Amino acid sequence: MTDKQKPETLPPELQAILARPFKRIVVFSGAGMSADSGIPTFRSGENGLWNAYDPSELATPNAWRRDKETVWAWYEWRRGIVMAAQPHPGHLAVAELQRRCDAKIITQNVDDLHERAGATDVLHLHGSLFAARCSACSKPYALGEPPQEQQRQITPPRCPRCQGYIRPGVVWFGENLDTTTVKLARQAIANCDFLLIVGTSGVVYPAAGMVNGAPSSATIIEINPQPYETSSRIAFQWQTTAARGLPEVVRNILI
Ligand code: BV8
Ligand code: ZN
Repeated sequence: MTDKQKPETLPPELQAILARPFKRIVVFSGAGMSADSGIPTFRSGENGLWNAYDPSELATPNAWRRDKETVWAWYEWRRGIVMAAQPHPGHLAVAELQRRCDAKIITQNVDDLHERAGATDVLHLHGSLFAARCSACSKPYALGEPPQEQQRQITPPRCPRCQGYIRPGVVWFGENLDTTTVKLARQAIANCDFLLIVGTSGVVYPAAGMVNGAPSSATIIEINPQPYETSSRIAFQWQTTAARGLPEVVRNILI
């Protein structure tokens, strides 16, 4: 376990909050949840070959229309990074929380690290790198191995059914989120008594606005090394990382 992943000691004030008997727990994660697994976040940190590109430029239908090869290469590069990464102790702790307390997991992330840590029924508000589909007939497409080395341009594969281009299974800026996923996420948050927000800058809507749908009686905690104001109703903001903070939070909930 690296230093980055050594559990942090829980602040006493947070310890007291976590002693409450929560029954309906929701975890809401953003890109910071995967940062400790080496996945670059959207708005901070290094991302190699792609420094020259702005993710919110590439993650759009216009970029796809204009330059499919660059967009497809970017997603295949990201898929390769995720496949080479490992879930960290924070992912494992969240999966344990779901197993033990039936916690609902909502994520803005398009990686599969929650699932590879053992979580199930994860609500992916922004889709998944592993759910490619035909851009014309929406037929799901099973992706093979990602490219071995980073490439600037890769021609997307074609749909075996209609020859349309295969597109990433993510929600681009300017695209609507899946209505069923949004409905289930909103229901879980509206019904929760404990909402744990991990690693999000709270700038992307409608996802960011969903956390305000928690009932006024719910306890809201945030784990983020930066003091973001994601919701005015946060009971405690723990400025630490997902890998270091989550194991302690979950251990105290499960006591
Ligand atoms: C929509 C998938 C209706 C793709 C993503 C103009 C035109 C059209 C729409 C808009 C517009 N203006 C505004 C909008 C709405 C737009 C939006 O919100 N834009 C923002 C940028 C202002 N939203 C949309 O377009 C959405 N659709 O509105 O549909 C519509 C339809 C048509 C026309 C109008 C409206 C769709 C949004 C979905 C975009 N897709 N991802 C892909 O991945 O390539 S969003 C992308 O951002 C990722 O999913 C990411 O998860 C998400 C949110 O970012 P964060 O998760 O918060 O990540 P970020 O990097 O920002 O922050 C990381 C955080 O982690 C930081 O706080 C950091 O401190 C913390 N951290 C760092 N290290 C750690 C850590 N925390 C813990 N531990 C650590 N170690
Ligand atoms: Zn097709």
